[in-house]
Amino acid sequence: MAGVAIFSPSGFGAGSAAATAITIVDQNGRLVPNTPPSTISQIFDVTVGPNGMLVFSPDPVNISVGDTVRWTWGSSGHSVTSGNPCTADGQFCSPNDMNCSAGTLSNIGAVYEHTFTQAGTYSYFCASHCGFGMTGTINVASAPMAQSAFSRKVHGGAGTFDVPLPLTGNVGVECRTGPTYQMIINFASSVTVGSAMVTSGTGHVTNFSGNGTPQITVNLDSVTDVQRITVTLMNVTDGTSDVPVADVPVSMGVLVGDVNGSTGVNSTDVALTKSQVGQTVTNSNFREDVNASGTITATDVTIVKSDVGHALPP
Ligand SMILES: [Cu+2]
Repeated sequence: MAGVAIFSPSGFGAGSAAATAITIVDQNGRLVPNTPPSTISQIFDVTVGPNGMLVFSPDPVNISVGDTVRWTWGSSGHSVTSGNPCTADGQFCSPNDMNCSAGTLSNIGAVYEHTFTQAGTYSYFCASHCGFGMTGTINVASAPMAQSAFSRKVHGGAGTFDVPLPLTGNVGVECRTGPTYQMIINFASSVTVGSAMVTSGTGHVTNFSGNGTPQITVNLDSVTDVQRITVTLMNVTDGTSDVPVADVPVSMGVLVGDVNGSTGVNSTDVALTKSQVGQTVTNSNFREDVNASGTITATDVTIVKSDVGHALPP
């Protein structure tokens, strides 16, 4: 429960929910990437003027998008007013978010809550005691989201080629032979991943690497053909915050021989592969090198022929 700051001397419950990630599945049973708020919302308690001191405690408070801060008055004659000290900006204020510039003061035992729906840094102050340094800060972090994902294979001496794995919509189809595959998942900034596992489909995560960088590499083995497989990165954080955040699923269709990515293997795939035999493997024809040998040969044609009739399950 890193990042949970609880301070409730007046007998209010801690009220923090378990940091369990929600799994969302679409109508096809495919995991839907989480969007913030990605974890169950939590309540963070702050005391206003504890024991008459002109402070907000604790301060600062680090939360995630969707979390709520609950201020409880420990002494009388204070306000919670958003804005860079000491000017109200009208984003939120006690007691009811109305007429914030008035700086309405509340008394001991009062409670005011605000839920933060946008990432950012929020300053607030007490309208009566701002000049005495009675100010606070709420840091609201958003969950890191994957920007892109790929299935990567080395094609012998021809180089490394990536099949895009879209994070929404139709799955990317990996047409090259297994049973080992490598997923590359890119983020906008450096991340730390707690673990990686196959959460649906048949396969096994051998290992993963890249913590502390924007790119996570997951090595898979025992991945079977003709299936949808989902790998989920668990407890992904942005590395600068200790707030627990989303699980990031990445799905892939595995259909060896489906060189045109139509989700079925048929005579078109055979013909496409035949047409590339002897050609140099490039970004435009690497899918026809279905055994990732670095050359497109009769062997690739034989593999595709043997898979005719296979279709990606729904
Ligand atoms: Cu005050």
